[in-house]
Amino acid sequence: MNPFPPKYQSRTSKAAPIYNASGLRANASELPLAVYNLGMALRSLPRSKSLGVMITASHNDWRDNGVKVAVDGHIPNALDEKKIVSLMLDVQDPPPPNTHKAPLTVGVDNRYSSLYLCRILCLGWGGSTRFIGLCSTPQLHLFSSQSYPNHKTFNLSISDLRSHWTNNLTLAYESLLHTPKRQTLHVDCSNGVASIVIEPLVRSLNYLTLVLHNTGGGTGGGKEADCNTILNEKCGSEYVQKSKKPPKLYDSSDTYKFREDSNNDIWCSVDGDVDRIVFYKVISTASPLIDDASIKLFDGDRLTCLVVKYLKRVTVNLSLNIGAVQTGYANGASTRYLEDVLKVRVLCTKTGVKHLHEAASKFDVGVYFEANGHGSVVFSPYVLKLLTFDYKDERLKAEVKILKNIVKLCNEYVGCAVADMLLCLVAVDEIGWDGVEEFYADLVSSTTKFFVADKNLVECNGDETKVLQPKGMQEELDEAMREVGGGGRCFVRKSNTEDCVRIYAEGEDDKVVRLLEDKVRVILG
Ligand code: NG1
Ligand code: ZN
Repeated sequence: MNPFPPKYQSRTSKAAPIYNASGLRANASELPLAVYNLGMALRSLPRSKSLGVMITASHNDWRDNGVKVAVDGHIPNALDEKKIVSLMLDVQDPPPPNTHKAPLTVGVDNRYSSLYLCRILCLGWGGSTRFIGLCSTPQLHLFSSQSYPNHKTFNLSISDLRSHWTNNLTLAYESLLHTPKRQTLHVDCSNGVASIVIEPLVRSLNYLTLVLHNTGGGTGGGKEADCNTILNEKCGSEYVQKSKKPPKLYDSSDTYKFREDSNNDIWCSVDGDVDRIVFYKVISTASPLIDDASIKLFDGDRLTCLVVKYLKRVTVNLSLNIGAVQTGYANGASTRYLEDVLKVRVLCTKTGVKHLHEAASKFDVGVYFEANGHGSVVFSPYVLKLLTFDYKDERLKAEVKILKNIVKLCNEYVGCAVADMLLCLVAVDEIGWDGVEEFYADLVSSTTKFFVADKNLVECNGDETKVLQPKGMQEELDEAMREVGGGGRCFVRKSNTEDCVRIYAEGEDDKVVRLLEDKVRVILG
């Protein structure tokens, strides 16, 4: 069955899972061969590189799984990604021997299929490995960057690596606190590895009480019938950001109620592999039913504004070129706030952190967040150099001290939800969450899925805000935007992580957005 009306049909194919900017992702049952081939493909990457793999499907359904590769700690660049893809498609027989000296650093999330797929990947790799066990994707990136046999941390045990990570974040956060005062943050761990990753911080942070919820991270995260805590289901950052509802609370001992008396509590939700975070406050509800509760969401767009505002304030004398990076999913009101009020340049890239991270490195200090909470701060070599100088001027000295701690907090390879959590808490200290709420009023928006037989029929332009193929579709979308008026904006693109096309619609009220989304669905067929 072709997903689109005949006028848009050009070719049909149902491709096998393949590596892309978001890694490899599919239903776990479809993955073994692709994962084995990916392991073999890694043999042919340069021996001088330090390689890592994380077995995870992030925010996806618990039945899915996938692999994210780290090259010298980073998300693979375009060249390495291309090489991985072509080697996976054209497997050599017999495979080349594995001549890598550095072991492959391997981490897993808590999906029932993760250990199985990890084993298969290691068979494909056929060389030595350094197994981290349950960890977050940002931890895997960081730990794998340090896996050269001559690296100073190479001989550290895994538990030392973990303690080093915890201590580093604790020290950086506590040094950044303006006026240390005890505060409480509720964390929805999405029944993923977050509870395991964050638990040591619960003990080490002196001024922050972290109350962890949905902590089924060690128990399989959705292992069919025998597990009652389900990874990412009605919980976690993806659910909260897209549905704008508080998470379901799974733990039987969890007595928290989203009620009127919880109005001022601050919550955050992370995703299954802890590289996304959104914050929120629950809006008063008299009903005991969680489905009746709503939230005031501080999504990635608002976090970008918060962090940019903070960075501008604490580096006023260093006068750095601070910029922001967003995707088409960024709420238009946030882009206007960044440009018109905070007066920073905003770049728009393709969806996928890899693209945002690359673009952010064009600034002295680049702040990026996808609306869904994937984000970080990137510092240019120029700024890192500035931080090594000895300043006589007291104001510069103080600013450099702050910036050094921010650099220490942020994961330089890929956004880390835990680092972002601490950075946002520092940044919000002076203005409070009410201040963040006042930045701007969100335009109404919706991101929905459209299931098709072949999502690859949709091809987009550079930043994925316009359709190039099927021909004629963009003209129809433009027409729909004109017809609905009311600041209506929409775009469609194929998902890299799910078998669907995503529809984004935005406008000044619900009516405009609903109308626009309906029109887009009709256009898609
Ligand atoms: P896809 O499935 O390509 O839309 C989703 C997110 C991305 C990014 C990746 C990786 C949306 C609309 N898309 O990508 O922003 O986070 O997952 O996890 O949220
Ligand atoms: Zn993730």
